[in-house]
Amino acid sequence: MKKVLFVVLSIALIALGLSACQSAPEGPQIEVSGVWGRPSPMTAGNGATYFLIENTGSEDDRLINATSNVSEVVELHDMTMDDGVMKMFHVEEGYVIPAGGSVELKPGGKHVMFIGLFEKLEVGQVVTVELEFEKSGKMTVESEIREE
Ligand SMILES: [Cu+2]
Repeated sequence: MKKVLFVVLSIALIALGLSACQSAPEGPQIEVSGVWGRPSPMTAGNGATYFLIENTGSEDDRLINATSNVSEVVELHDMTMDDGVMKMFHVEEGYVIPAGGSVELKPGGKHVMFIGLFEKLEVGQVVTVELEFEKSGKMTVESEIREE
């Protein structure tokens, strides 16, 4: 009887130890911070927003879509060098956010693009953007319009 109890206790302790080792939460764990964008002086022009996406979880995730009511179209973009000229392109598959890693959207790199703004974006304005992740689902963030 004592031996059985010992074995059961040992198994319980091992299980406890194992679960304590897995510090990262199961699945993806997405955090978005530092959301901002530059002012855009022209109505019917374009704008962009930038932010940092961190994944502290144990599984990759993917930003697959962004929507906002400030423009007709919202797309996930990236930049590339083409014949010495920086050009942007639509990243249709979205951005993979690796487990334990991060992806930074910034000027000259990845950005959420607002195409065909309904009104100009001015300093101090806040733009609401809804982000959609493949596994973590939808998340609403506020983009602060400022110069830098
Ligand atoms: Cu763009």
